[in-house]
Amino acid sequence: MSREKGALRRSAAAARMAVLTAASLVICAAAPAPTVNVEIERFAFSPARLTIKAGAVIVFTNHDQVPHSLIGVMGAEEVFRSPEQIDEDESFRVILLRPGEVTYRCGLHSHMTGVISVIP
Ligand SMILES: [Cu+2]
Repeated sequence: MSREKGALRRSAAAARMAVLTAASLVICAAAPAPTVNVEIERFAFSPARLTIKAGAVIVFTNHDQVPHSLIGVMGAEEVFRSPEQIDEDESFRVILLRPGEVTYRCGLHSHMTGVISVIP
């Protein structure tokens, strides 16, 4: 291959890369991260099981008059932890970026559990 052809090929690749970058920026601007709500009510999470896309914002809101908390794990790894007390009408939000199954529980009431499947 001549030196000139090689340079042309490289610049075409660079141009394609620039187009891809511009396209993903547009997608980000047009589609903000979706929000999924989980209500904490009567010592239970609702819905207790949900499937979300990676990057979605999950908002947990406590409607009970007693505090709750949240500890999420993926396998043996802790992936999120709320403050020790989420009081009545307070919320805690989390964004999960890695696909996989996250199980979570209340740190104050271990029988309160939920599952979030994170898909790519
Ligand atoms: Cu609790």
